[in-house]
Amino acid sequence: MSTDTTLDRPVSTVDPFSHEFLRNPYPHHEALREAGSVVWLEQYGIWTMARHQEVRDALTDWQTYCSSAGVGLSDFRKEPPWRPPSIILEADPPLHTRTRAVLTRILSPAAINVLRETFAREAEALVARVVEQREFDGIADLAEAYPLKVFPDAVGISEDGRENLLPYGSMVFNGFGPRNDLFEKAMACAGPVREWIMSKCSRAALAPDGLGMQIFQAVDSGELSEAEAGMLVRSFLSAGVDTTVYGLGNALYCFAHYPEQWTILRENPNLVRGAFEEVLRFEAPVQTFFRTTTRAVEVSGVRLGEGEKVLLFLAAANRDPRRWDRPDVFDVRRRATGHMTFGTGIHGCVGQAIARLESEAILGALTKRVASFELAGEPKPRLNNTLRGLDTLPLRVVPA
Ligand code: EJD
Repeated sequence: MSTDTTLDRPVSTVDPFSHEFLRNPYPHHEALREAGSVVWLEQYGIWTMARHQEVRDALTDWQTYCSSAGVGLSDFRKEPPWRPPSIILEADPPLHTRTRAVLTRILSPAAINVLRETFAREAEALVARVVEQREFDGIADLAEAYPLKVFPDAVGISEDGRENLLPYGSMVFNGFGPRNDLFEKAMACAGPVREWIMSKCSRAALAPDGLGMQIFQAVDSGELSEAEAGMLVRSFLSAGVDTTVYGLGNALYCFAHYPEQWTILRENPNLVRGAFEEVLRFEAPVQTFFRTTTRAVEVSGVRLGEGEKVLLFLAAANRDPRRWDRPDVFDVRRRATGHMTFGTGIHGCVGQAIARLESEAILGALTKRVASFELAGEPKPRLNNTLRGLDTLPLRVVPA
């Protein structure tokens, strides 16, 4: 007879990285939430958490749930990572504390506010152009075109070669998953894409007045080494493009799918900020992240061992009925803050002021010019091991 009180672990055979799961994750999220506080995924030999409280608790306990073994499925202590680890994302204190302090300063809401006019002007121009077209692809023509212009401009990298940014992001975000077909396909063009990215991370490649050069100024003040500054520019180029592309694309999808919510937004443009938070809650562009346990830990009576991978389902936490009223209803008037899409705790999104700025610029411009969106064709998903979003979104707009 057993003398401890540890419960039997809930088990699931689901593959969270299968096409079937990625195409429509929501019923699987519900099953994982209902299976228990923490669930063993047999296929991968890892844990997962899908409830709001548990995801939040894990994200705020970095001592137990570390990032330095990688925030993807691969355990950096057991197999070599596909690229040198990020010194902010894939790091724990004290290294993380030092690198994070630099980016927190450069990306603070006040520092990012100086970009507002430029971002608004670019958004107005792009929105005017697509609205004139009447029919366009919400992904290529808007959700990709906008961040691919304003973000590299803000970082201060040259115009040429920017077509490498999305393939690199595909490598980064598919690279957090297992070595499945999505992983292999993303990595097929790895060589030249990585070389281009790395060539843009040096002091010599950066404009004097951009966010990238501000990182190098932290070398001059003794906070970082020259090599570390280059690695943090790489972090900008890794994290700053696809995330906002998928976020803006999901926003357009939500408003094409729920036209009455667009009407509410047009009548109350002051809701734009909250509406984007609701998009992030409802169709989270970043679905999942991993942590690795640094010690044995008990979660609701289930014992997790040391050195075990834990898949945190941000997107499932965002629709946990324990936390949200009518979680499957898209409602721009809701208080959606508290969603897990930006994470929380010491690794909470450091770039969220830029993400919000981009969304406010685009949604603000659209509320002025678009009376309604219609689907002009079937949206096609772009499956990714970490991100949720679309490959194409054929839209027709009724001008305001
Ligand atoms: C990320 C989910 C990096 C890096 C940092 C953050 C992300 C990706 C890469 C943003 C993940 O430092 O390279 S949302």
